[in-house]
Amino acid sequence: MHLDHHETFPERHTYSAAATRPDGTRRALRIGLGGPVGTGKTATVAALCRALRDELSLAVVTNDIYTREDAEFLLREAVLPAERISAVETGACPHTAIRDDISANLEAVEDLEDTVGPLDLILVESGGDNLTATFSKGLVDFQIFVIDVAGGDDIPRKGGPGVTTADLLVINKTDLAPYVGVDLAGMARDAKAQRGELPVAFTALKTENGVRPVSEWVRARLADWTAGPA
Ligand SMILES: Nc1nc2c(ncn2[C@@H]2O[C@H](COP(=O)(O)OP(=O)(O)OP(=O)(O)O)[C@@H](O)[C@H]2O)c(=O)[nH]1
Ligand SMILES: [Mg+2]
Repeated sequence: MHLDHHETFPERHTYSAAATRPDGTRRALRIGLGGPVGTGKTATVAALCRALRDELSLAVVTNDIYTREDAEFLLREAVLPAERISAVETGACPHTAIRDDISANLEAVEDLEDTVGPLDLILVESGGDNLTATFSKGLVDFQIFVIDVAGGDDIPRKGGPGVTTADLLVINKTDLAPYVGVDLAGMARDAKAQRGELPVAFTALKTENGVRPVSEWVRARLADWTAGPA
């Protein structure tokens, strides 16, 4: 049977989490990264940490299905000190932990704020999932959906809530386009048709500054966040 979670939990987590902590100070901005398996979510998180860690106080929560693989990669790469990286093991359904029962992720986010805060930004990486996976607004303020050109140039056309509604769509691994016969201009047109004015960033994370379109977008969201009411 197909379980429609929106039907099952019609009223849950459709609101945004309060912008302040109990002591009245502004909490960290929370940005979620979701998308199919292997598209470059962890690579994006790693590159964002390297690009932003000197100017911002950062932390990361990773979600893996059965392991702590992504957190261990970030630790090996030393993108942040170990105490700023927290791993959630989600079990079978990665999307459940970011959308329906977000308690383990909320706990991880709040623990990070308590132990290494005050933080400016927390990145929450979802386990690799499918085109329907989206984050609860009770967990993150903005979501980035990461797809890649190796998955085929028909993915933007196929749509789904990640592609159509994410605050930023990242189309990664553009360096592979010539090898997989993908037309980037066509992908850009299809993404625009699905998303209207919502932004799309093409990235090649193996190249120097390859994450720049994403880090610029994150900086802009953070500027709005800190300018808003505390
Ligand atoms: N050629 C190329 N490879 C990339 C790029 N970005 C990431 N990769 C590689 O793609 C593979 C998967 O990247 P990850 O960042 O682990 O992908 P992920 O989305 O976090 O994967 P899961 O968490 O397992 O769903 C790794 O081998 C990366 O080195 C890119 O821009 N170009
Ligand atoms: Mg990953």
